[in-house]
Amino acid sequence: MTTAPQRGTHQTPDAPDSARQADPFPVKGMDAVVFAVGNAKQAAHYYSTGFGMRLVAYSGPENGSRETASYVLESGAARFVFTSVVRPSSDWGRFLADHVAAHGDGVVDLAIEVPDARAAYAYAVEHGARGIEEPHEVTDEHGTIVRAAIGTYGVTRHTLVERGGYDGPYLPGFETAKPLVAPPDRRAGGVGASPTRYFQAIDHCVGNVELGRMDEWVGFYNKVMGFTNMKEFVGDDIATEYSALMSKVVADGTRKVKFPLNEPAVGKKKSQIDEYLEFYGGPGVQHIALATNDIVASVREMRAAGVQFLDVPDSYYETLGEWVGDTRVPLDELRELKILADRDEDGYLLQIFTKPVQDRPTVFFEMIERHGSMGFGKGNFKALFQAIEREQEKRGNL
Ligand code: TYF
Ligand code: FE
Repeated sequence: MTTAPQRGTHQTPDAPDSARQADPFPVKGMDAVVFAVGNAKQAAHYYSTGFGMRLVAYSGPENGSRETASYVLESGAARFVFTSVVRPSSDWGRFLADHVAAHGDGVVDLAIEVPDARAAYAYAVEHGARGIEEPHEVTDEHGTIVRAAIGTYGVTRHTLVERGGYDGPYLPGFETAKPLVAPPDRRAGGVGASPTRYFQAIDHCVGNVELGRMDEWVGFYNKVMGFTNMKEFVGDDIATEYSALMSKVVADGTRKVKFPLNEPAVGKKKSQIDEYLEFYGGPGVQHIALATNDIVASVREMRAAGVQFLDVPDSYYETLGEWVGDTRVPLDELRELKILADRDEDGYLLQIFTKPVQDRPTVFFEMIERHGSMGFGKGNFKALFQAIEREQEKRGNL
């Protein structure tokens, strides 16, 4: 597959027809990241004001959902759902309540949109997936969707969503909701700056698994979804030197769905992955990367709204220009905003990481602006992991 650099967009060209036909597990992209949280009403506010996302749909006691309240927020094609329990009365409500008690706020579902949920589920289960929800139709006045679910690492699941001609705001049972705040006032300029969007899509979703189990989970995605390994990984050599983690990336044939997987590595210091596993109470989603076409404007507005990002020492920027070369953002502006840059043979990328977004040192976010590079910022791993370690140390977990 050729991946021609496309300036200022997250998109990768579709695979050729021949590759698409051969794809054993075709996907359309990420459908949603579903979070179970203690207070979805307040989470909706944080992601509206802090992340510039737009509340588009709601389900709760006011429209027939007695047990849970769910808020659906979007930015471009990126969709987050925040669910909390109002009063548990079914297995699902008890699962969510127990999930929040055990793990704190976290991700319960990396939902994937597929063209055929029955076929996807059948393929996955035939190839060793644990079925959680058999394929079934759900209908309301907006049409019908087909959904099924399989288990992945920890108690995380992949719901497989076939939306076909469904034209409701999210799923049956959800009603359209009004945005909580006015669209962010984006300054003009930047690459494809949009007046209303910080992000265009979910770029990748990263899982942390237990020591020694990364290859098992890579194999799971290879077998169950026909995902293939991308070339970027953190091996033994880098792991022992400074990162204290090993990492491999699997992706679907079109590279729209990308799942890096981390495991702790035995190093000089306590691994950031161990810290996560300890505080999350097991494997789970570590970070969600959001594709943006204007990282500078997004980060400026997010910082102004109080979102906290990892600190990067000035020394990082002293040598950056030498190996990364020119990017569309001047070095001074990267330094001011603590944005990282990396370059490979296909192009470059700009990226930044938030601090954990809840009191537990667990889930965080990445913003990524790609200019050709399909990597994950390998050139930044050292600076990044040192920055994470400084935070770990402040928490007394190093
Ligand atoms: O997704 C990635 O691979 C990059 C790098 O704890 C990364 O964002 C990997 C592990 C980690 C933080 C970032
Ligand atoms: Fe990442």
